[in-house]
Amino acid sequence: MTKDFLTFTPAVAAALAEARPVVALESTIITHGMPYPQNIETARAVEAEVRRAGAEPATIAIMGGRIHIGLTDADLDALGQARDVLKLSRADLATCLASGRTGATTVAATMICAHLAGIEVFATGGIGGVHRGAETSFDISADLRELSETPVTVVAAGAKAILDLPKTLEVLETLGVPVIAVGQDDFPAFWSRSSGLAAPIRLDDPARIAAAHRMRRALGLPGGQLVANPIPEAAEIPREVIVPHIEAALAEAARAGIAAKEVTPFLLDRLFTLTGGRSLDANIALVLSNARLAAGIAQALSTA
Ligand code: PSU
Ligand code: MN
Repeated sequence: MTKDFLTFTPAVAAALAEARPVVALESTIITHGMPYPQNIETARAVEAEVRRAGAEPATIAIMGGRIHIGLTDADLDALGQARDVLKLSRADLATCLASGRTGATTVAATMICAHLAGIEVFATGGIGGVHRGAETSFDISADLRELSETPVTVVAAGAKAILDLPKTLEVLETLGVPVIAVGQDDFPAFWSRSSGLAAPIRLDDPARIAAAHRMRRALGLPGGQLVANPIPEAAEIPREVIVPHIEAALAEAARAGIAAKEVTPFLLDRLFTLTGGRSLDANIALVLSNARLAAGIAQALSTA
């Protein structure tokens, strides 16, 4: 299914043609989620981790009016240092492509592009969700609805505690998205292993997660799955340490009138400063761990 707006790197094209396991990776985490140069170093380390775990990585971004499935070294360098990169969700993807601008894909947009490219598994850090105060702001990430519509299994470390996690889980349930915790019963909270909330489903084996993905397809159910993989213990920031910083960052965002697309990048940047860089170290560790698990799921899917 080659669409004429897709550009594949040779390595990704070959893996897909030979039905080898491929893991999609997003680019908003590079442009809006981490500072330079750690963003590029992490993107490369995540790609290497996927390869080590036996799958081909495909980092996705929009450049020159085309959807790039897999980035060259030069593409990645340019993206990691560019200043005017758009943050693309479902609503922005087509206008960015049509105008020829450079854009980084969020979870929602990466799912759409991965599906167009024939990739079924995607690893990231955390998904967007229901923001605190959503009952007045209506700020609910388009990532949630995408999970209900596009058949890609997304491996994340849960959702960040900057969000309203109980409401996020409620919306996922309403939308019919399977939320699968791995290795524990609790839904993880990104920097911390537990949110204190039970996840609806637990599956510890990548082969079972792959089987569930295939079963949804067999049933004709649209949408994907959210695989919630807790951050490795050694890298965790305990809830009692991170929560006061989150409260401080949220208060600053409110005072500064930060809204819409700027909220998540603003909070991540403030938390980096407030934790003395520890939030970034944790973020890097959890993305690497998610990349490994996603490669395992992709392998199980490709050998079925
Ligand atoms: N998690 C991170 N860093 C990020 C994001 C999530 O650790 O940069 C990005 C993802 O791309 C996610 C997006 O899809 O934030 C959600 O943004 P919003 O809340 O505006 O939908
Ligand atoms: Mn939002």
